[in-house]
Amino acid sequence: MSRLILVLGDQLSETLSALKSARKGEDTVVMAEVADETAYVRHHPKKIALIFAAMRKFAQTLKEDGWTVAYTQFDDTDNAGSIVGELLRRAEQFEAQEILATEPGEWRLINALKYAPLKVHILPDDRFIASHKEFEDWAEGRKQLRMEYFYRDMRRKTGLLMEGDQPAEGKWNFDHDNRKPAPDEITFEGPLRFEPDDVVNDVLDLVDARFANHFGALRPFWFATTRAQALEQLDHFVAHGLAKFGDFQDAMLNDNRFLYHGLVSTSLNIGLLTPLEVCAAAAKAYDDGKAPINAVEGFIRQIIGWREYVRGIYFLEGADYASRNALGHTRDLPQVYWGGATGMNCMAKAVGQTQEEAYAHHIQRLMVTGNFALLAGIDPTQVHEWYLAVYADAFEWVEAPNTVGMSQFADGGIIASKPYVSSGAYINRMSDYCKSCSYSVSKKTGEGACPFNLLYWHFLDRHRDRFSNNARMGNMYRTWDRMDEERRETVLTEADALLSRLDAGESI
Ligand code: FAD
Ligand code: DLZ
Ligand code: SF4
Repeated sequence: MSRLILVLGDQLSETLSALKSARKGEDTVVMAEVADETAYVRHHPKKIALIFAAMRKFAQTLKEDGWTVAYTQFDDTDNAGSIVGELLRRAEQFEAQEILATEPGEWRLINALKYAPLKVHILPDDRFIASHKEFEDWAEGRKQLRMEYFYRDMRRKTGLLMEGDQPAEGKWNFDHDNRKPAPDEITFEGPLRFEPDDVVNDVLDLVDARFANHFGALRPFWFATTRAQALEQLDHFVAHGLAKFGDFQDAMLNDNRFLYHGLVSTSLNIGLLTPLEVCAAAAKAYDDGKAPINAVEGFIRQIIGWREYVRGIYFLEGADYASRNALGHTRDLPQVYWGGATGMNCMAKAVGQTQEEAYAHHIQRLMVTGNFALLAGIDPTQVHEWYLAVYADAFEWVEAPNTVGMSQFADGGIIASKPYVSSGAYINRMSDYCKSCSYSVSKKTGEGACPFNLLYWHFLDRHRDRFSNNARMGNMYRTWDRMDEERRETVLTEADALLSRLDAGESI
């Protein structure tokens, strides 16, 4: 019986469950560049180019390995335009009765496959450390689903940084030693960059012709698009960046976009690297004395902790997760997110580098663009769609929990025990942005006061009922309540004026 094996654009792993269950020489692998996948949000051109180029090269590798691959390019005249449409077309062409697929990373596609007029077997995506069942068992009966405890189980399960049943150097978490302010000098030159080859150049021309009106710069394009390149990029990061990753993980600089971040997320999320091999490379650097525990533990925690945990939450919570709005925020996403003029240097830098690189690091996403959206009361669905579109590493299973849950508190506190909000003081401590801003971070009110300072109190004030009893936020409310009434009135009036300007589409 003839079967089709579906491989999606973020499933480019030779160890994919659908491929492992297939019969080389008998089954046909189906891969397709389709309009529907480029259109559910208006993806950054670099992201589309990354996926198409990596898909084309992966298909070539499969062919060289003896697989029959039916590959549809975006401009092929008979392209059906959707994954299910392509499966139907190929099923007819190859007289296939069955489809094997690995579970997609998005409810939208899972449901499309489930309800397709085809016999589709969906296999678990076992490229992760925890299965859905393991996460469900862990979550069962817990009042709070805190990442830290899940992470410890993942350390025990993988044996990473373990000495017997104890954590290396006696502690599970070395964050206390991390999060130093921005250094004067960065010794890591950033992720390894790859010159476009013929395949990449063809894709760049296609994306240029078809998606030039999407937000974001297509060139220069240098992402890793094969497993070999991704491994090289990983080695480069481990050798030159990892040792200081922990220290400066949260720092931000005007003139350095990557600091000590390795940009492994794109390769991990499209399947070119596995989480365990990335962590093993970092653990080896620790064993060899080339990187300290605070860096290596911090890095491994992001991958076997946060990455696995957010995936667990996405699948545990169900298909409505991405559309939650616990705080009832309804403001439209302002133009500044699409590169509109702003005097706020931190926003201009975070959005500007997103536009050019399809990348910003975690604290830029969380404490600059995310913090601003939350303080300003932006509709979390619009915020979610923005993050899903603009980052090359964005796929809903990982993006939605980070945005809707961690960053916007729109899941009502499943992921975050308190909202990630801060005034300008935090950004000033962790970056050099404020030094070249048209606003003054030290001004709390009046002409030139930092918008984060005004909106911070506005947020706390308008959500007092929900947060004033949160033990971790008591100090914030006590500080607010200690201010004299006239000052509080001024702050709220000025914040309202700022929000009205945003609503009127004025730049701030
Ligand atoms: P590093 O800082 O070098 O970290 C190493 C690795 O750890 C990353 O490659 C990533 O795989 C993993 N990791 C770190 N933090 C997280 C996290 N919170 N959740 C999941 N994995 C994590 N990450 C994505 O991979 N895709 C997204 O769409 C995404 N959207 C985000 C949206 C918001 C609002 C926020 C606050 C964070 C988001 N993140 C997302 C998490 C994080 O910002 C990125 O993983 C990280 O910036 C990727 O860059 P890097 O590879 O240089 O990471
Ligand atoms: C993101 C994306 C894009 C832009 N294009 C394609 C495509 O043409 N074909 C494909 O198979 N996958 C693509 N992807 C990735 C899918 O959207 C991704 O598999 C789902 O979001 C599930 O994670
Ligand atoms: Fe951002 Fe405020 Fe600092 Fe300007 S002063 S860079 S707006 S935090």
